Amino acid sequence: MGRAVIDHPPSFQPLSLASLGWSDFFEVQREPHEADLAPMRIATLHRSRLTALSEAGSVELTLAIHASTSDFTVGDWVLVDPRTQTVHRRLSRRTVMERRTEGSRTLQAAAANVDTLFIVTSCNADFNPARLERYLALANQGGTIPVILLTKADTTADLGTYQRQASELQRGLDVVTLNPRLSAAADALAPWCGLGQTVALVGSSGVGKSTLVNTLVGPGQAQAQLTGGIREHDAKGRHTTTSRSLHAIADGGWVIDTPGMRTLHVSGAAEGIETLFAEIIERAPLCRYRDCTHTSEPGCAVQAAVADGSLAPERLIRWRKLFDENRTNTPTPAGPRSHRRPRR
Ligand SMILES: Nc1nc2c(ncn2[C@@H]2O[C@H](COP(=O)(O)OP(=O)(O)O)[C@@H](O)[C@H]2O)c(=O)[nH]1
Ligand SMILES: [Mg+2]
Ligand SMILES: [Zn+2]
Repeated sequence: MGRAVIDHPPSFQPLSLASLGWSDFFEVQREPHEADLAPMRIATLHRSRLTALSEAGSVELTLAIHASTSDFTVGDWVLVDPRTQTVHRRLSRRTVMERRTEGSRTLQAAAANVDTLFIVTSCNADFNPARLERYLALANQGGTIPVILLTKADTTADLGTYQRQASELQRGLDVVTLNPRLSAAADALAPWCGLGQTVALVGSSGVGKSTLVNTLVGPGQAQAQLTGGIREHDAKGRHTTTSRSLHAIADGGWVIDTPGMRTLHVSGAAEGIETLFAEIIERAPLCRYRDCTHTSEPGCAVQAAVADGSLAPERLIRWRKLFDENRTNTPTPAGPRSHRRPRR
C-alpha cells in the first residue's frame, strides 16, 4: 500500500492541476504509457524527504532506489505512481532559478517553474543597482519574468529616485512600491498572483521577504514565516531561512521564498545578460569591429553613446564586469575563442 496522504488543512479542497500551475507545456511531455501516473508538484524538500501537492492533496513521495532528492527542487512537476507514491520521473522545467553552491562550479536549481521573480529591495543602503542587475540576469536566463519590489518607502524622502533608478535597470521592467506589512501589498501584486501562477522572492536579508510571504498567504495560515528579529542560523552563524516550500496565496497562485540566493555568481547567463543590457547589445552591430569590447576601439558605437550622453557610463562598466565574470565562470566546450576579426 502507498503512504497515507498527509496533513490536509481542515478546510482542504481538492486542487485542480491548473490551479497548481499545470499547463500544456507539461501535458505534452506525458507519454501514452504514462497515462496512469499522477502529475504532482514538489512542495517541500528537506534532506531526504520530499512532499508534493496533487489533485488529492498533500503527499509524501518515495524515491526510486537510484534517485536523489538533489534531482528535484521546489516547484518541479513529477509523474508519480499513485499506488506507491513513488516518483517515476521529473518533467522538464519551463523555468528554473539556479544558484551556484559555495565553493563549487556546478549550478543547483533553487526553484523551478516560477512564472515571476519578485526581486525585493528596500529604499535604503540595500538598494544596489549592480546586485539588482545580477538578479535580473538570473531571472532572464531562467525564463522567469522579473519584477522589482521596493519596500520601506516609508523610511525615505527620496522615493522617486529609487523608483527611477529601478525602472532604468531593464527595458520594460515593472517596479512596484509596497509595504509588505499591509494587505494592500497583496492587492498590488495580484496581477502576478492569479490562479496557477507561481512567484518567488529573492533579495537581501531584512528587506521584507518573509513579511510579504505572510501577507500574500493571509492570516491564520499554518506555514507562516519567521520575520524580523526572530532568525534562524546555520552552523556557521549565518542567517538562514530554512523552509523552502510552495505556499498557497490567499487568492490563488503560489509563492516560494528562496533562501540561499544571496551569493549571486553569474555563469551560463549570456542571454540573460543580453536581455538586461539590451541598449548596449543593440548598439554593438554598429561598431566597426565585430568583437568590439566597447573600451577604446575606434568606431565604437557604444562609446559614442556614452559620449553623447544617451548611455550612462556606470551602466557600461557594470555590463562589462558581469559579462567578463560570466565568461570566466562559463565553461566553453567549443575550445579556444575565435580570433579578433574586423567586420569589413
Ligand atoms: N517600516 C517598514 N518596515 C518594513 C517594511 N518591510 C519590511 N519591514 C520590516 O523589516 C523587517 C525585516 O523583514 P523580514 O520580512 O523579516 O525580511 P526578510 O529578511 O527579507 O525576510 C521586519 O521587522 C519588517 O516588519 C516596510 O515597507 N516598511
Ligand atoms: Mg526572511
Ligand atoms: Zn563597440
